[in-house]
Amino acid sequence: MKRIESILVKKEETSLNVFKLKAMVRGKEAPAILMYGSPDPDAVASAMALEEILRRTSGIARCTLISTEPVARQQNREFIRAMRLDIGLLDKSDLDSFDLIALVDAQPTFFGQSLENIPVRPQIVLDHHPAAGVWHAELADIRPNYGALSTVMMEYLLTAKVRIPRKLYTALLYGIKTDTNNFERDSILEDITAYYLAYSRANRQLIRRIELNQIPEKYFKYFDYAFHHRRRYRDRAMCFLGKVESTDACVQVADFFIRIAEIYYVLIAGIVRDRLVIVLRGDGYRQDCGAIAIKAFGGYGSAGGHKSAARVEIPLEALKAPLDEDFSQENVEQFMIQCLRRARKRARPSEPPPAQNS
Ligand SMILES: [Mn+2]
Repeated sequence: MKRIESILVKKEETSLNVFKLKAMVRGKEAPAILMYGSPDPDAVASAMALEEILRRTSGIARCTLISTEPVARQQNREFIRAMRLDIGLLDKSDLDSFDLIALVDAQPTFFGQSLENIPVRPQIVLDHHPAAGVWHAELADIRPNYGALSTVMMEYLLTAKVRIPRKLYTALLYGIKTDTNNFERDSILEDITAYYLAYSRANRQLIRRIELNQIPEKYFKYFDYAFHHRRRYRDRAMCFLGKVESTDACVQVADFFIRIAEIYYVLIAGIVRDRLVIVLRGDGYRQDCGAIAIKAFGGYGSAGGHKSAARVEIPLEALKAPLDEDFSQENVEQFMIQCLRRARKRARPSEPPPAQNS
């Protein structure tokens, strides 16, 4: 085990940052750990790890966990409940009452205006997303090559020689598992090493229970609707579900349809509050969902993602004219089909000639 751990503790940067961290929290009483968006397991596990380090290396009794959006996915709700955590919402929190602010799995620029006029700037920023925009923090550690921030936090815990409780091993394991999509997404040796270390010590039965708890029963109506109304075109399935309570409804339906034989790419759309959300899922082999999302819908709203998973969000305001204010299933799906067709046409001239024998 020691030899395996050495893969994670050899880094000079981590030692320096742990040293800095200890100095920064000296005399502090009320730290807040901020997460961006709806808190996912990697962000939550990282926040738990940071809290553990702060508690064990200083007199801090506890940290306040805050996210910008409420928990959306059923599994994440289960996970947070099992970890017995209380996560506050940013717009209901008084940031003036904290004397130390840390960001995990996010960077100051993600938050836009909401962190502009606060007395204490975020002093600690730990993330694994590519560096975005210009910002400054006393302690900034951004490692875009890591599959999960939980892996980085495991390095911090080991370097700081903080004993890791079983609950935290469980959280870190789940954080790595979900952020790397069980190592299907880009990950490095450190991620696999941290996973291996946590594996034998975590409560894996708890993780299994959480993973099985995926689909709220109230979503059955969307599966039923998509089953009867889905539109097939070659290897593509598509359905507009109408008004849905959460993007997660589209995600769950899309995740289901991508598992059907001979469907290699799925678009499930729904109206979530004032936006049309389109969730794309693909095999990531023939189709690049992220590229399709940007090419077809990028002109109307935000679009992006990976090869196998992407998302589009378009304000309904921006669709009133192109849809002629008709948000019926027929009309929305025709709009999506046209966008896809135009994107394909645009893509064609610049496409390289097909390679021989490929
Ligand atoms: Mn992450």
